[in-house]
Amino acid sequence: MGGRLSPSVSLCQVTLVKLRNVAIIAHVDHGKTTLVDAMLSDAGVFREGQERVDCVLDSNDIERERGITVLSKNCAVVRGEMKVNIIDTPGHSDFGGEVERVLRMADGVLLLVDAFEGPMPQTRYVLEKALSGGMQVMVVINKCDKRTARPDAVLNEVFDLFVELGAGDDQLDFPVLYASGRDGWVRTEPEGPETDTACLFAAIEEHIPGPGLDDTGPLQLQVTSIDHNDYVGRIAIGRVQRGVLVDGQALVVADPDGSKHQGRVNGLFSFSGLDRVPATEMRAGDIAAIQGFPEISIGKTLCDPGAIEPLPMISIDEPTISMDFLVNDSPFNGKEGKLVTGRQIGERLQRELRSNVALRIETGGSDSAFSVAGRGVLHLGILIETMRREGFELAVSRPRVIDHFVDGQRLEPFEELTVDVPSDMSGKVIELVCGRRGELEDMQAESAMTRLVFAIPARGLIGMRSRLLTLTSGEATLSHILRGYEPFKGTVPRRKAGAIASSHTGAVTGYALDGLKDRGDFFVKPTDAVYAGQVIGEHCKPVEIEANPTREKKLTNVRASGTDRALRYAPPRLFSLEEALEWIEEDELVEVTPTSIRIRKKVLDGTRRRRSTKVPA
Ligand SMILES: Nc1nc2c(ncn2[C@@H]2O[C@H](COP(=O)(O)OP(=O)(O)OP(=O)(O)O)[C@@H](O)[C@H]2O)c(=O)[nH]1
Ligand SMILES: [Mg+2]
Repeated sequence: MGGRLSPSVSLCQVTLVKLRNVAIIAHVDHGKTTLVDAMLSDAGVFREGQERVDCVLDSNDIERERGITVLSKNCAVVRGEMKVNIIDTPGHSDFGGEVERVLRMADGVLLLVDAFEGPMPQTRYVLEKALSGGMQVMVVINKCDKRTARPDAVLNEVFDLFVELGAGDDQLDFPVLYASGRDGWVRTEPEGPETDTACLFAAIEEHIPGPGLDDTGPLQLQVTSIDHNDYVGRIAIGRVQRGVLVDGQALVVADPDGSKHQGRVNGLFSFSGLDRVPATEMRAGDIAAIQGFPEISIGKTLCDPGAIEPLPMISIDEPTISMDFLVNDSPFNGKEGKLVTGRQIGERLQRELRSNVALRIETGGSDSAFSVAGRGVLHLGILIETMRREGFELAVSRPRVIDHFVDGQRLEPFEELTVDVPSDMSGKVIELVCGRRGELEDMQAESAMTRLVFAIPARGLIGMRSRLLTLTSGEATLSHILRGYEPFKGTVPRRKAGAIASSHTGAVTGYALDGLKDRGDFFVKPTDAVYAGQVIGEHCKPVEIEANPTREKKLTNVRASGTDRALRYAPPRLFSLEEALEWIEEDELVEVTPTSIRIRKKVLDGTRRRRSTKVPA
């Protein structure tokens, strides 16, 4: 959450007549956060001379580096007598749970759709959640500046999607705007004069209903987000559902299961621009940030002690994959990280559970191994990345898909995979995806690009992104979304190449890499420290081998002229965390420290490893 505390004028001091709570939802990269920039800018949130960053709400380091939104964020603007609370949501399907939850703060949504791409899998997912919640939807066909934009056709596709998802008559009568969030304009017709976002705010005022909640009854507020601040600890965020919330008020934190404890508001804030401003009281309908409840978690309800009426817990789709998080027992254990013990990892994971609601953790009684389940490799990858930045060191297993058993039958998660590729590459892509148990369901050519839609077991998708990008020289874009569970489809081919494991511990030498260069691709460079059992490369054949990357040239007194040639070896192949997780096999681990990502064999000793994989006679 990107809010800052600011002493500027409280919104409560302005006489506000109207309140609108709007969530911005869309498929990944369709321009939500950029459009929010434009809205904030037109509302005068950025001060004169202030340095501007793009996607200002993508405020944490990981979001900035990856250019994606991971956590939903609140901000607010005032237009005349109207306050608009804006909730920016993540578009990636791994964070779908986040969207579902924060929709509880909104009375309506802006559904953004890319004017070229049209509705994509996550568009359907988020729209379905908004429609089933009975929310008013406004459609914004975005990125209309694109040369390839086809706004009319995209609008038809959006309409069809509404019908298919069973939208009611009121919802089908949705207003449409055309925009380029990047260039900061919005208009009411596909062609015509471009204006700033004023017409967007006018449409929000007209079409999105006010919260219309009762501010006379006893207080009720469900926590839908948690923020953290080093000075004050946890900050609960949610919409006042009933009554008036007052700073200093004594409240009861309650759960539908009957658990409850008492507390007191010790700092109340409303959203104003990118900041949070102190408020003395907030009425039903407005979105509040509340301090004073250090143990609070998402889904709990803050209640007036005289009327303890917790709201139903927020149900979230189940996790689809799991990984083991293990204490790092490699020879380099503790060299790079400062938080390494099972207790430290366990406590950190428990803390994460309070705000990361789609996460599940099982310890199975062990204090050095945790089974962590989430909504995808990216969901868990971001958690691991956050932990390593905090100083943690751990080992992580290959992601496993979580199967279901119904009446003794094994069902596995199935995903819908959408791939856009230059048309001349579609044959290669179909071959790859079908080779991993995918089935082609639809194929649409649009100018030089073709959209392919497959149904594929979630297992088949692990490692798909890097394979597809290599196959298409980076030209393919892909997205996927969970569709449901189907009977187990049989094995999916795994990595073809064997690993090259180091036989020695020491520093890598250029001399050794030069000698090994024909054996495969290497992940290490000279001077890197390696240990025996670490995977240092990918073998060019489908069997594992051991090699010594630390070998030094024997020094002799005789200088053999003509044999001293320059050493030749390729630069190392570097993995991102998710690439490493998708590359490894069941008998391998990714070792993650604040400074390194290494791949290793689970069993480090080569002799033991060979013995354990030998098939009994
Ligand atoms: N041509 C064009 N590009 C845009 C526009 N809006 C955003 N982009 C680009 O699209 C990419 C994604 O923009 P974001 O605003 O981060 O998209 P998002 O929907 O917030 O993405 P997630 O939060 O990760 O789902 C960036 O590279 C933007 O520069 C637009 O109106 N026109
Ligand atoms: Mg975003």
